[in-house]
Amino acid sequence: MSMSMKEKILSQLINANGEPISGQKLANELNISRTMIWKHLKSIEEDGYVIEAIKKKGYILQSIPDIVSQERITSYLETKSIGRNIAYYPVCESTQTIASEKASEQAPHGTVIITEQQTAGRGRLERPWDSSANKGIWMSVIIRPEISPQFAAQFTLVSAVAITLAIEDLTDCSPAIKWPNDLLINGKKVTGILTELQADMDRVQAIIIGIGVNVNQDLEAFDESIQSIATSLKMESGQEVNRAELVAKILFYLEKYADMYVENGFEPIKLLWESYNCTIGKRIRANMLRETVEGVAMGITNDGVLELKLDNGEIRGIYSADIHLMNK
Ligand code: BTX
Repeated sequence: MSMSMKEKILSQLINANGEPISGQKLANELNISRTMIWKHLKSIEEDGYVIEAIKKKGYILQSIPDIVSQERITSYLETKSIGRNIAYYPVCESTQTIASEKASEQAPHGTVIITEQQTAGRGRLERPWDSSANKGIWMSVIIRPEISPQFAAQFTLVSAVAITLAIEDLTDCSPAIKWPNDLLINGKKVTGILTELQADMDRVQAIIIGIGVNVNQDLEAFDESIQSIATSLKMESGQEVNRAELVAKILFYLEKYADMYVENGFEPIKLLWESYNCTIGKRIRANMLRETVEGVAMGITNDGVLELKLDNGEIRGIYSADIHLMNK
């Protein structure tokens, strides 16, 4: 793809390595007027770049914004197909909604929809998902594995493993996986996963994996209603995290384990999942759509179903539920 004029100006500023570069020089080299240069610089600043103008010398790029644009993610990306097609939105209602539309319009395997801010981010059962501007990872990944629809829910567990490994690689944090779709640090939620399915009776058309990771928020960035249950990587580690790099790392592990799942089934991933989980062995309450049951979580099956031992000794397979970890 050829670079736009704005990208050419930006790349000149980046390549100047902190030395001033004059408006006249830019205008001459790019063969446009100084007024046009000035307009493009304004637009670059609107994207979050900080440009300093020094009298008689020119412009210096002072800082690059921490954005999750396609260019920045691609610069870290090591995958074959996942993330090779990225649609970036500075703001949108929900990446999950856009991804569903794109999936029905034949978007290829591995397409990623990502945004800085969601105005209507959602969790399971249409619950709201707090998605503050420029501080988290809010993305949806479209994958098209050749599997039957009954196995689609497993990709929630595959994704939980992938995100956990990526967070461990790039931070001091070590999340615990709470079945089925939460990652916790010190008991607080740092990540939510929402897996949705488009399928025929016997074949998956697309699985849309919605991933929300709280990265650089401070406590005040969260809605008051969730301040006692939510946390971010920055709050836990004291350090800001490069979101674009973390996105690329998540996509790397997602590709690795999604491929492994399709080739070898769930067993190898189950071992990893078990080593990070904080559900098995605990007494839990499982809230399902029609009933609530309590018991001890015994393990997950090779299909990813949670086995719960009720107080009367009966073993129940739980396919989907909200889990409350009890103290005793
Ligand atoms: P969930 O239904 O398991 O969790 C939703 C619950 O989590 C909320 O009811 C609230 O209590 C709490 N919560 C809301 N926002 C946050 C937050 N930022 N951090 C911690 N806790 C929170 C989890 O659903 C699945 C979330 C998926 C979000 C991604 S973001 C990209 C994609 N687009 C979209 O609209 N959703 C997905």
